Amino acid sequence: QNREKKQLKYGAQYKGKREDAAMQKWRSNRFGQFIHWGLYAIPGGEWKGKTYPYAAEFLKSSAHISNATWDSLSYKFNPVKFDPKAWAKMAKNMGVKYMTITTKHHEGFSLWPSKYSEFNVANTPYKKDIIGALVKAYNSEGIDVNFYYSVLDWHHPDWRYDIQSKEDSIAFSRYLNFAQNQLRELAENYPTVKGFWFDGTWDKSIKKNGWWTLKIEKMLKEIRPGVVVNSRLRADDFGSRHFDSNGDMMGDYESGYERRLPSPTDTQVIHRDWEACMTIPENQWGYHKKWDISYTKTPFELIEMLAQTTSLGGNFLLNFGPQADGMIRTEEQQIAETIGNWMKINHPAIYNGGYAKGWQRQDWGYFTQNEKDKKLYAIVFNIPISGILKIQTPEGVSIGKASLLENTNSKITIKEIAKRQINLYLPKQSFPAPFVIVLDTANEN
Ligand code: FHN
Repeated sequence: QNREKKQLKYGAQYKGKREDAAMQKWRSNRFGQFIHWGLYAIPGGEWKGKTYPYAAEFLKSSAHISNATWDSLSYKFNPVKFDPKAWAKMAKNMGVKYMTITTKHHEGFSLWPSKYSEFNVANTPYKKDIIGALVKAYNSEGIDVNFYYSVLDWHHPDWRYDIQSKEDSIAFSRYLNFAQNQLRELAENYPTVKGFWFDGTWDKSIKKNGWWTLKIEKMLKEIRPGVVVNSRLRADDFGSRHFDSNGDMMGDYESGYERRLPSPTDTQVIHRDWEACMTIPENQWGYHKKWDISYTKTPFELIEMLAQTTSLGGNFLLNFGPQADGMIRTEEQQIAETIGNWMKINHPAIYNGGYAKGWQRQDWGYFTQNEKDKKLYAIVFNIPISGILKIQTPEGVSIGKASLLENTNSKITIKEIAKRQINLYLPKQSFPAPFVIVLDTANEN
């Protein structure tokens, strides 16, 4: 198409992938933990004896709770069992390299002692700075911390969904100042922050103020050079989001994959950085008391999603919704442990992993290739009854050796059955969990 390029003041700031050290680190992480924590953890999806099956963090809206009533939950926020070190240990054992925490979700409550809003953790019975404690604990475990920030704010009187009058415009510009102040405060107060993850930017009010989204991106990068910002923050001059009116991605990575992944063969996505965020239940981010109201994914399904995402050069951000008392629910702890046991052995196929060019995906699972040392891995989820895995090799490449990552002495016989068609014969043993094969490849000439 010969579409004429539009002149944009607030569009994409660069094309292609960022290749500086901070971005490379972000990309190599591959696996992250998302945490949704706020006042919504207190009712946990229930109000006046009724269970609301919709997302727990939306209870204020689903149960039509007034601002005054919701805001008074802050007088009950007292997570006496909160142990940031225990959370960080659990995350470390699960194998994540980064964590993204809701500093402020749509309800407008700040988990740090913000000087720009009274509605913050310092004014609860708990009093202490949750964000500071988490940054310290996770960083001590070597885990990067990113800040989620909802621009949409149900609490702030100056928030507007649209700008339809002069009054709206004056109020909303006060709101934008407020949000900018909070974001500056976060960037300045927590110097090790590695990224900002924006949400709640879909309303007309923000789409009409694309200039502000660029201003914020620039401000954060000025205060914390290298910081990584998601595409969801951004709108351009015409209100296009994520991608500007010329089709170029804004921000540093695409963050549109939510509770879904690109198809395993959608190789479009490998040309940019991207991240998928995922719930364990169908659609609960904050803590919901009832987990039997929807399907919950199994640890192996989640591992498969992590493998699929890695195979397409993306990061996988898996969500946890801690309880109001500060504990992480047992089910989530168990899932984290199972994933962690898998990661302990199989992480070489994930960290730094990316798209394995030329290796056609087969139904047994996914190929990933380490973007640094170029090692090739096959992550196997479906084992044929025959125990034979089919592989189609790229033109001019052969497989010299194949072995299980968990046991490099294991014998996997390789047979070429036709040109570029290889059979791998798995050792006769049981495979109770998904596993990884390391493939040593050689160029044929
Ligand atoms: O409404 C929110 C939701 O609660 C959650 O925070 C997710 C995470 O990506 N974002 C919004 C929906 O897109």
